[in-house]
Amino acid sequence: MENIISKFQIEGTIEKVEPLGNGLINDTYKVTTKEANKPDYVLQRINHHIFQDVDLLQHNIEVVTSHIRRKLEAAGTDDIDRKVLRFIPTPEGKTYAFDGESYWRMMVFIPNAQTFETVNASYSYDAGKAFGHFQAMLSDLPEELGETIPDFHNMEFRRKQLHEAIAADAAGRLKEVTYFIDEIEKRETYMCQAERLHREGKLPKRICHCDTKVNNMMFDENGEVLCVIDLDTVMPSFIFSDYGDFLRTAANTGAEDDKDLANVEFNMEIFQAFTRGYLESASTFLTPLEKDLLPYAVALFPYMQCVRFLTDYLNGDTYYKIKYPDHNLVRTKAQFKLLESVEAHDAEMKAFIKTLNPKP
Ligand code: GN1
Ligand code: MG
Repeated sequence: MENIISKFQIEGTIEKVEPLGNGLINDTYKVTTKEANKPDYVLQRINHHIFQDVDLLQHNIEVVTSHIRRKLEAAGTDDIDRKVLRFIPTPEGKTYAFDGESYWRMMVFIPNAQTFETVNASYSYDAGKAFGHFQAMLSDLPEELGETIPDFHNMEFRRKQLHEAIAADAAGRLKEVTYFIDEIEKRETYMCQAERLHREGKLPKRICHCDTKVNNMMFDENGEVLCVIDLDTVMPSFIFSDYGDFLRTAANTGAEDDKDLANVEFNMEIFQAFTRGYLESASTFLTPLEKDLLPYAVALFPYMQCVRFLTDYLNGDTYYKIKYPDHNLVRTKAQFKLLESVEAHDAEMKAFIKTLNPKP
């Protein structure tokens, strides 16, 4: 790894390199430097089977981080290197390097920060404000961003992938999962409404983060939000992506891959806090239709994730990292249980959103 690190213009000398975090896609390492007055770094191997256009990927990230950095500077914000990611260039001025096999990138490690796998209501309120703010900051981005994974949160496309996986039955697992396939089918028309509304010109796409899992937000030592990380999927999407995917992870009382389905329920307290925070910062740009469809977004993400995990299970586990043979099936079941719990709270969610009178 020293060889790849030497391709980036870092300060200081390397003391150690160790694995960091638990993402399902890229491999991440912390690079500690010996000198106390030099930063430590994060080194990442980009999964270029999934992110096939690394140049576009890094270009998007550079556009987004420099836009946010300029806004923070203009606002006189302190401690900016902890509030937006800083990527390390190579001597050629690129923010990634190729070692003949893999693509790598490096960024400054944010000191004294923490991520959480679960959050309470107070953190959820802050996270809601932060993700709404993130979308608002990017609403005047001077250039268009490409899709780093084409059709990433396109439900019609995910449905098509599932149907292809069913037809191929590559791993011979179809017969075990017919119950879930039927349940998914029943909901198809409702779940694909965003694409339909977009075609009808009623629903816009905006720049979104598209992977707003709880553990992609950094908090400082006092529990204040620092920044949003994991920017690979920042691209045009429906705002539902950020709103819905956060609640999929944060408002689940169990784990994403919980084997004990009794643990998995939708937590209304987290929903309320996050929604309140999100609407405080996003109501400046949301349309009435986007706002009306927030409860739909809450259901869409467990549904889409259920479809994606099931598709991968049928394909023989070619996309997500797995820890044991039926891991993707366990994930499918847990996401489906979460979906059912969300559905049971639909009326309650709608009633709550009506009570909010967000500040302009
Ligand atoms: C992946 O890399 P990670 O773990 O943050 C996935 C998300 C899924 C998530 C499920 C590029 O995110 O879309 O929601 O796993 N990212 C990609 O945990 O597919
Ligand atoms: Mg992550």
